[in-house]
Amino acid sequence: MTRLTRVAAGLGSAPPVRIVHLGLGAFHRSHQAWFTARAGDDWGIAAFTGRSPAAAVPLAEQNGLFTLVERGPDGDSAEIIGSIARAHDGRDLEALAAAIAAPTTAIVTLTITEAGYLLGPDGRLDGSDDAVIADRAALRAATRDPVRAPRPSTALGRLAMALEARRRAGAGPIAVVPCDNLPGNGRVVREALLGLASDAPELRAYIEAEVSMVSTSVDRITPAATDDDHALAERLTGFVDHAPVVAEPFHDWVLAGEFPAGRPAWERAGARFVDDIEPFENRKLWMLNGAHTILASVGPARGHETVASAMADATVRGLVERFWDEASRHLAPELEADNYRDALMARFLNPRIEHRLAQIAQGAGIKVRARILPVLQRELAAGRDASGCLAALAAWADAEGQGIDSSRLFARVSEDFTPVVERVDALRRRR
Ligand code: CS2
Repeated sequence: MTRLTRVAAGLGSAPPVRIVHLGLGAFHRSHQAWFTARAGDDWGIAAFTGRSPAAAVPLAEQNGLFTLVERGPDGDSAEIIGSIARAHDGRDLEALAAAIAAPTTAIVTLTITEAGYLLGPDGRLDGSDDAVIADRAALRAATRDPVRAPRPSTALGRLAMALEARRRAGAGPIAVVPCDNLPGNGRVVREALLGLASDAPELRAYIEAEVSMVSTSVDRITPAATDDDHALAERLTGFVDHAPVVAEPFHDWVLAGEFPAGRPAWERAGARFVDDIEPFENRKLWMLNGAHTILASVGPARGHETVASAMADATVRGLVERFWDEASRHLAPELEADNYRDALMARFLNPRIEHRLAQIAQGAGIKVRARILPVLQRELAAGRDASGCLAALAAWADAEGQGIDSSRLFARVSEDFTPVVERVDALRRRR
């Protein structure tokens, strides 16, 4: 069988790079790369790996091409996606700086995971983190002597270093588009970059004046592809593909912010550009991601390995529904929480999507802060007992196998979190 390449697939040459991506993984490919391909303009992506440098190898060998297997409730269909023009090892800082400093580059997208934003419990850049301290010093050194400066180790440190190269090159304004599940991700990335550049005044001034931070809410369930999926991609396309991606048909992308150097017509693929993103973020982060974290906390102990299997268990589902009842009360009425909920139920129960709970459980501590705590906070403020949120927290603490570290978890919720912790502990003892 033929290996997937641009020549073999008859796709012509790669589109010119105008987007740089950090965090080349399955979700980037099922979401931003797919939207960019669908938009149909000549926008190519230079994608850099995050924590898994090996991910660049098969893609580079396939000229950036990969098969997207769309897995609906009744069957699979396959499409070859050509928007990734180049795949790079993310540790190649020279290539990253050159790509971001190119005047033809208009956008940097990010999928660096929630933990990649280096936030402390108060939701701001964690200045006590060793990696933050080291990257701050590296950026200070880079503004004096870029050649000899130490190399930053975090994704945002690398991005800041590359923005410094763009500033020096006089390449003009650019948009940074974070695509991770964090509320206000545009504001978060802005504060984190400014914090990392706190000892690099010219870089700070450039970020303030010329880097537009776009907030986004992203959605597409993308389970890890299995060996069977590799074989399936080959059967469906006739090409050997060492990096196929599987995703549900549903896809959503809501964005708020400016693109000073232009952007693809992502709306052609269904993206929405809005002035106020918060209602969309709340709905997605609480209803979908909050439920996911509950499923990943309770499911394994009850013998479930996937979202569909956990959701089909009445006990687990009951916990999710209680949390949904509480979250729904705080959603904007025009976003039709009931319809969204019904649609989510169908997406979660799709038995053909093998979305593993272990995949979702990664980094759960940080996820709980964005997914459960805002609902807890609102329920308590409204004078209700927030029992659904507390049950979710108790399940999460059980899954972690430890007590709640209240000073880290609740710093943003309330001054006096003792009653909350006591109630969570009481729930855990009762089980
Ligand atoms: C999941 C998300 O792994 C997780 O934490 O909740 O990746 C989820 O599948 C996506 O946000 C769906 O859009």
